[in-house]
Amino acid sequence: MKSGFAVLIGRSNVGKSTLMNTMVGTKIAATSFRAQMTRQVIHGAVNTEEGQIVFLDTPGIFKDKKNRLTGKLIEKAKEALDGVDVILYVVDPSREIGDEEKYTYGLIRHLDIPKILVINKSDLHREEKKYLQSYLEWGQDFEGVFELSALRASHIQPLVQKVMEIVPEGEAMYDDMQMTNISDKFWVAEIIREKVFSVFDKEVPYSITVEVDDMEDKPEKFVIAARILTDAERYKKMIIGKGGLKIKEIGKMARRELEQALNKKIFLDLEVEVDKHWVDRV
Ligand SMILES: Nc1nc2c(ncn2[C@@H]2O[C@H](COP(=O)(O)OP(=O)(O)O)[C@@H](O)[C@H]2O)c(=O)[nH]1
Ligand SMILES: [Mg+2]
Repeated sequence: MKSGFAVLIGRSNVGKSTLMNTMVGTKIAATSFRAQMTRQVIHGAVNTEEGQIVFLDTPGIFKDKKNRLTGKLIEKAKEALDGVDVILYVVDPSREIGDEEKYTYGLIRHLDIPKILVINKSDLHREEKKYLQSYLEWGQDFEGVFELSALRASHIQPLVQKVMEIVPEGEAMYDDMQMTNISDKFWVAEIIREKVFSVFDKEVPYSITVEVDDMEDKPEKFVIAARILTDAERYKKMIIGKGGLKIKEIGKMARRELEQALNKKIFLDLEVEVDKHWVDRV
């Protein structure tokens, strides 16, 4: 049997989490069109007849170093590189190869680990993929280049096949039932956080985290107690909204997704609290 780790590295929003979910076949990692959705390294195991690949989804590399959260996220992405067998370097052909891309590549270029270039979002129109040619040329520095669409799940298999060729012989890291390192509570918290990212723009998503305190599997329903923690009183007011409308909208969207995923009714008790120190716990 073959067995190994493949890390997904790239700038924010290139589609790392979407690609991981598509390869694994279930939504493990939350995704967003906003930066910094992913804040933890999340494992997703893919099993084939030949063996197992554990993909590591990482926080995106994002240029805003003044921010403490950003600094922590870049550290986590760097740590995830330790001991992996393959690096999947993910790019978005609609975005220019600028300073941020060069900085991100600088984190891996010196590493003696096979590197594959994944040019995602192949579903975009030709006019939108303005920089495709530059990425293709850059591809010569890599062990392989794959153009694919994580969102539409197209051309995924050749990539998985290539990674399987590279990983060494070994025992599977995860058994068939468990595909990831994340807990049920963390997974629920991520779904709620994803909804906050989709309801609010500007600074609110970056000022919050979500903690799930309790999850009870009752015969008729799951009873979940969760809190949205934010830096400041004014954000708390915004998240609750006039007459509680915003928090209701977040709760409804999260409940709908959880009910579909778990195939059971959900009772979600969702509160908002001010906690200036939540970044310390990320
Ligand atoms: N058109 C298109 N959009 C994609 C594709 N993959 C991801 N996206 C979108 O790009 C945004 C960022 O995706 P996400 O997976 O969160 O990126 P990450 O920050 O690299 O993990 C989301 O809005 C996704 O829906 C793709 O193959 N095609
Ligand atoms: Mg992500």
